[in-house]
Amino acid sequence: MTGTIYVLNGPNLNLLGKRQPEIYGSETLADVEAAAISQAKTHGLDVNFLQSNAEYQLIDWIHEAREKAVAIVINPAAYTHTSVAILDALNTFEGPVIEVHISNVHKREEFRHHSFVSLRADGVIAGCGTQGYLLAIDRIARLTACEN
Ligand code: DHK
Repeated sequence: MTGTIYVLNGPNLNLLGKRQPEIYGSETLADVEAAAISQAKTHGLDVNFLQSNAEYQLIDWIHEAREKAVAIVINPAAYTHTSVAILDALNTFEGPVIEVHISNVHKREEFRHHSFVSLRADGVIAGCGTQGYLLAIDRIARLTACEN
């Protein structure tokens, strides 16, 4: 199996490790990127790891993934709860989509309980910390190998 997974990160995740570490942990996004690359490598997959605070940029990367990626892992951060535009973009992508949240959004404020992205996601991982990204990559490896 070869191919590239686009791992997309939404607003404020550039501050991972510094921002509310009691909720999001002390690892930086660069740490998560390195771990994701090495996890994907164990499955013979590549990772394109990206972060933006801008909704349009995330949408443009999803469009790019249509041509360049076998799967998408996305932590849309706050856009999870607000963005019909990101949902619409993900609906144009044909491969597997796994939604990741570092925190357990269901244990938090009620406005975090609803996700537009979950209407498209093939799987949702929440509350597993940054390990959630690695679990998502394992799941994609399974799905792209056409197993259940
Ligand atoms: C990250 C955020 O920035 C929040 O807006 C989401 C998500 C939760 C996370 O847990 O990774 O509500």
